[in-house]
Amino acid sequence: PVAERTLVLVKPDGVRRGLSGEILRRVEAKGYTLRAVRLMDATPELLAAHYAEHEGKPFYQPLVDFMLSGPVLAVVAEGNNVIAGFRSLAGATDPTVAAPGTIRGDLGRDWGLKVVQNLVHGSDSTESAAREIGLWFPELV
Ligand code: DAT
Ligand code: MG
Repeated sequence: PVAERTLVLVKPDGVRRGLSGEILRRVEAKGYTLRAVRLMDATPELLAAHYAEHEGKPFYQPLVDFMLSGPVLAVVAEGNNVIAGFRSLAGATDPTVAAPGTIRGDLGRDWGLKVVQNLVHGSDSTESAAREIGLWFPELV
């Protein structure tokens, strides 16, 4: 099997709540390898590119503002089928319905806000992963 890579982000709510280690622990416990990890502040330009598919949606600006509200832990994780596998670890987008055992299901909360604060991002396809790793870790490409 070819080792696949995905972009994982611990979003500002996860960093603020001190869950970065717990989230990385789950990624490593599953058997994925951390290839790059960086705590950083996102920028409007980076987020516009990262979330281009959501531009124009009602939650777009709240999402960008949320992602600018504190540092983000950007991670490249590698492993067999890691793109789908990490999304499985993350659970459903809405933490109120995410299954127990998942990051969002176990740790995510509904804050009743205009944007869902769900702790993590994971790339959704090989194309997205390549694009997003290029955006967050240009030196790796
Ligand atoms: P995912 O992060 O599960 O891939 P997505 O790509 O559809 O979900 O959306 C990106 C983020 O935007 C998501 O993590 C939380 C927020 N979001 C998505 N749909 C939303 C909605 N209907 N209302 C509020 N926030 C939403
Ligand atoms: Mg997505």
